[in-house]
Amino acid sequence: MATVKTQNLEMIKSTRNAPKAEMYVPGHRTCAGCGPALAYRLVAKACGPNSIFLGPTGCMYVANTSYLCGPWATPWTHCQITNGGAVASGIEAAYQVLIRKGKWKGELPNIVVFAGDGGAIDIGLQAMSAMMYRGHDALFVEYDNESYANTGIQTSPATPYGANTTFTPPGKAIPEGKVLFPKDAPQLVIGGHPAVHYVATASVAYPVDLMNKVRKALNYQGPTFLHLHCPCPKGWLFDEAKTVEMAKLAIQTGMWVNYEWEKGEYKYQHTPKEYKGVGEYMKHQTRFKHLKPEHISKMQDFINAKLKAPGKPIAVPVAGPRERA
Ligand SMILES: Cc1ncc(C[n+]2csc(CCOP(=O)(O)OP(=O)(O)O)c2C)c(N)n1
Ligand code: SF4
Ligand SMILES: [Mg+2]
Repeated sequence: MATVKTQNLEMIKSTRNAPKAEMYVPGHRTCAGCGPALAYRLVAKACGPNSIFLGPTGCMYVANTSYLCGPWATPWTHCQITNGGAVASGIEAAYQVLIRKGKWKGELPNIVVFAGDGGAIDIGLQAMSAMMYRGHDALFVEYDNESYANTGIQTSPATPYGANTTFTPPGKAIPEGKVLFPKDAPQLVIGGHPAVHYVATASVAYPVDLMNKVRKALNYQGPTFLHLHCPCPKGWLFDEAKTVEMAKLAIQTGMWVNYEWEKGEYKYQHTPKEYKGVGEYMKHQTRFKHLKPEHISKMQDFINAKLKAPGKPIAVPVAGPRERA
């Protein structure tokens, strides 16, 4: 019989009321203005000390850990980029046994995977999905910097259409760079995992909302998933002082939508009265600099279609590889 989690973490009313204790502390070596590092700080703050973090390979493992050091004030373990969900499942199962046998007197800790887009919905997909399928009591966070950043800004299934990455360089044959539109991470989880009752998206532009979604997820018994928008100045090529501005622009242009999916119900946050054109967001990032007006229009059409039903499946306007050949 699995332990019932009894915690009811309070919602945070404002940044001023956020917990003072830092669980992700200074001393790491991420780039200046790193969106994922900011997200880590907020997630760890919301989780508090009774937490175990798991770091699949990626920037938030490699740039955070140097010889015998790491910036976590809680237990943390590295895992393979492929197996964040599997390691979380094992840790949760082990605690359940220890608690059942009376060998662990405390509560079940918060078990939190902090995976990149590659470690969540590409190389790490099968383990994440299996954790969700089996119903483990753990939170899986996908920090989305829209590329395989740590190995040199390569395209991932989260990379937007039109982005210049080291694997999608624009040229004569493929002028727009990346031709595919991204996978829909929350849909992957919502659509196929009946044990999951809470999935949310959040952005580093709205820290209180982000921290409260973490707490809401932790208060649930069972698997939960958060998809966090985390601008990466090095990969997207924008001024590192503008990380939060970039995250806000994504919301103002519809390139990112903050929402919660709770037991089948969608709730939206931070929806602007009127959306700006996607070009207002893209023009600040050198990864989109090569795009022509027809490419920006294609992106706009995609976003317009998404905004009709944010967080729900849409038809994607792109030809398959055989049609392109
Ligand atoms: C099985 C396997 N394939 C490839 C790699 C090389 N690798 C290390 S980090 C990384 C990028 C991870 O991307 P993501 O999960 O999005 O995290 P980010 O680096 O963007 O923070 C890759 C491909 C690896 N460590 N293991
Ligand atoms: S490459 Fe991007 S995600 Fe990686 S440490 Fe630098 S800013 Fe952060
Ligand atoms: Mg990534």
